[in-house]
Amino acid sequence: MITLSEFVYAKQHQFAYATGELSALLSSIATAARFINREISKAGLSDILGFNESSNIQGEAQTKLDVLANERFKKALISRGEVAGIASEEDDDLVIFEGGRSQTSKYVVLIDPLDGSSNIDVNVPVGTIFSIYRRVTPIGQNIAIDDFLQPGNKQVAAGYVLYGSSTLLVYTTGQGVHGFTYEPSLGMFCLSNENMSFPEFGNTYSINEGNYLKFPDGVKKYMKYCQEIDKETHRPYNSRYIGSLVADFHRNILKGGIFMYPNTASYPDGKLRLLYECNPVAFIAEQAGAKATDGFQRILDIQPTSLHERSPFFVGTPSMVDQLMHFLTS
Ligand code: AHM
Ligand code: MG
Repeated sequence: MITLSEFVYAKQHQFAYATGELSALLSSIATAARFINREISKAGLSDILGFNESSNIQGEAQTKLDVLANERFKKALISRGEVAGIASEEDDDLVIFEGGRSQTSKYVVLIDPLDGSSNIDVNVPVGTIFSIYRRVTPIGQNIAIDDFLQPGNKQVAAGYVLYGSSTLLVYTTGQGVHGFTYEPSLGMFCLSNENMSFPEFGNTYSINEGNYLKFPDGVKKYMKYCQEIDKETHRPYNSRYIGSLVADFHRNILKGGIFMYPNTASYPDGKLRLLYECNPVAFIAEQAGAKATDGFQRILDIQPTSLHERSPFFVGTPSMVDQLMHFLTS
């Protein structure tokens, strides 16, 4: 059995930066994930289900677990020296770490501490998504917004934790995608999926069909294509939508498929956030042989302009994304 730390240590020569830094960063994320996992698994027994009396900057109600997970990740990341500051779905502004860290630490982390949290109360899988960049502000100066507004192609690592029937941590540093299953009796993440990659073909499409009437025409045409009968292309495809990006994406990486969250009348720019949802998932997707686009361009090439900006998001098996693009652009 190989633990996450052993694996990262053995592979750290593949990481372009200093020995030990990535290991320390991932280990703080894993520590926070273990804590969140514990809280989620007994959520029905403690008073942490339901909503807090607060909302985030996007006007979305925060669940108690959103707030708890956010605090926990901040604590874990602040406890190591590598991180200068973080940006989170649950915080309006950047959180710049004090005590000189803002001037000396080399990395910034963007995080969605508890993605799909509206599913918590009904015991459906939720996730954590994280994205890691090197600072661009010179050492010696305080980090600033530009350190966070880097295109996704500058990520040095990204990953997610899926709190499902088992808990998994999946990460990439641009050298493949690796998955670790949490072994509760040992309290450790152990290697379970080395070099994960999308199967060449997929036959599952994943979208909130309740919004059908609000979708762009190209998406509607692609959905009809997925539903048509054609033996040669194994259609109709299956429709599967959990409503937790991490869980829907994780199924697709293992089985093949496409996940779509287009712009809609209610969400003219799409719902998912570019910096801490689309970019990390797109980095992992490409590393696993998939494609990720906003319908016009590669997600990883988008130059962000604000911390909480949203983007339409289409990610999955290349042939399925290509077929979708055909309908979006014709
Ligand atoms: P959240 O970060 O506020 O939980 O929202 C993101 C989630 C994704 O996990 C999921 O893909 C999507 O929102 C589901 O949205 P909808 O309920 O509109 O289908
Ligand atoms: Mg989210």
